[in-house]
Amino acid sequence: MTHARRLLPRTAFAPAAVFAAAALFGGLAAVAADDKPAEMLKPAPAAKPAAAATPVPPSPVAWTKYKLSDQFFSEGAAVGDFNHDGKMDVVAGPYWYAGGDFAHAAKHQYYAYPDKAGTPQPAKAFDPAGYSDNFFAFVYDFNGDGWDDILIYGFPGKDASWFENPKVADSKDPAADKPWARHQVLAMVDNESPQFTDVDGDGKPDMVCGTGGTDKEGGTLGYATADWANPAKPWTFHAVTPKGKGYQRFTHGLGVGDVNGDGKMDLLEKDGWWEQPKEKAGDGPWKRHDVKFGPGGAQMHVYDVNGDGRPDVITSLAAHAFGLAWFEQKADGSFEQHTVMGSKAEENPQGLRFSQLHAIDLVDIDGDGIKDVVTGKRYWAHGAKGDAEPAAPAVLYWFKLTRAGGVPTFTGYEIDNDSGIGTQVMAVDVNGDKRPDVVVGNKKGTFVHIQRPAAETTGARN
Ligand SMILES: [Ca+2]
Ligand SMILES: [Ca+2]
Ligand SMILES: [Ca+2]
Ligand SMILES: [Ca+2]
Repeated sequence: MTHARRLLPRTAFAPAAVFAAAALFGGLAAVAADDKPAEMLKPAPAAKPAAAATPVPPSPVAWTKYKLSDQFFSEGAAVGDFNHDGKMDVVAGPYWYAGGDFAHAAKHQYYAYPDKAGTPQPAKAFDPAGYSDNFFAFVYDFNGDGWDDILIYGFPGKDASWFENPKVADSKDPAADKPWARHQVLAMVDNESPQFTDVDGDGKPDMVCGTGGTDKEGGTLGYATADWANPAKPWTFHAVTPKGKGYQRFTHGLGVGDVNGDGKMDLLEKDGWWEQPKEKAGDGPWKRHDVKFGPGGAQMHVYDVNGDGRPDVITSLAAHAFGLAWFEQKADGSFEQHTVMGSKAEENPQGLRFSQLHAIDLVDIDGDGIKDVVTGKRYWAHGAKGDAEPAAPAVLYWFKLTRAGGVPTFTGYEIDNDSGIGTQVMAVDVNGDKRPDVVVGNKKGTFVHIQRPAAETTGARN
């Protein structure tokens, strides 16, 4: 049993009609996520900068944290309207949590774990020393019936399956907790930052990942498309890269974006980018451009950081170590690395440093028209003793991008220091006030961070 918690009073919830991403479900019993009044928590003290820091303007926004679960079910979370009431709900692991009041969100299990005889069993939390079977969640209305469905990528190298919304409007109806029909649409999703976005420009999302990495020479990177007349059928994988480069399920770093500005989505990886052909996407190999984007981060983003008209690349450098950087695209198509945060406090003007940036989202958090970076620390990625600083606070940050005087600057603001990120972090408006919120599922639990105007702050930590 989990108890949603809140740090501060939240603003009224308004209906939202926002596209959101995924969730999971499963459900055997509708359970109130908390059966006690919301608990007022004192904000924890902000982490101290390790070096003499440049004065930082106060954050233009503040946050209210809701803990939907304190258990480990997944490394991702997403948002959708699963009961069709106009309010955004949150999905993480086998549960979706009804939106409207996250301090008292009803929890529903939308998929069940079959026992050896195939009988559905209630979900069990995973041991944070190990791994879950649920790494990414996305939301989409696959069958076009107007109800949000849920797409899950499991452990790296495992399947992609989407769960069909049974269209139960009343969350108290026992049918709201029956397992949703599961459609496996790809047998093997390789790479640690697979995505779900439109690659071929037909307006419909594709699954972007590697596959076939169990072969000795490695698999390929590419994307899988649905037959939208029957999206429950296995999807067709299109290889963008040749085989033989050692791509496998634990390969780090993947992105989709228009690197050369021709209107076609290209594929990015840690060692370069693959240019989508002008005529037709189809099967590769696409043209390869070698660029060293670091040892291997997480979701890679294409964005004109410095506003010179040329798309640049934003990525974490090493998903299990340190580093956040943007790579400036020059007129000749080469890239120059600009470090935002490294392994030493001196590498960041605020003295910020934290490790394991295993997920990044790029969203205009404060509504100034410039996109910002949302990232944090993946806590205990390989357990209590693995990787860089496993026991350091599980921080969640947004980095506000400004271009004062033509100089791009990322100013880091802490959202929270006891939740962090998973292999996924999603910034999307959950409560319908047009301000992006942040949802996370990981070894610390399941969290919603609702954005509020900074003016409402009464003790928030940034
Ligand atoms: Ca809803
Ligand atoms: Ca640029
Ligand atoms: Ca912004
Ligand atoms: Ca919001």
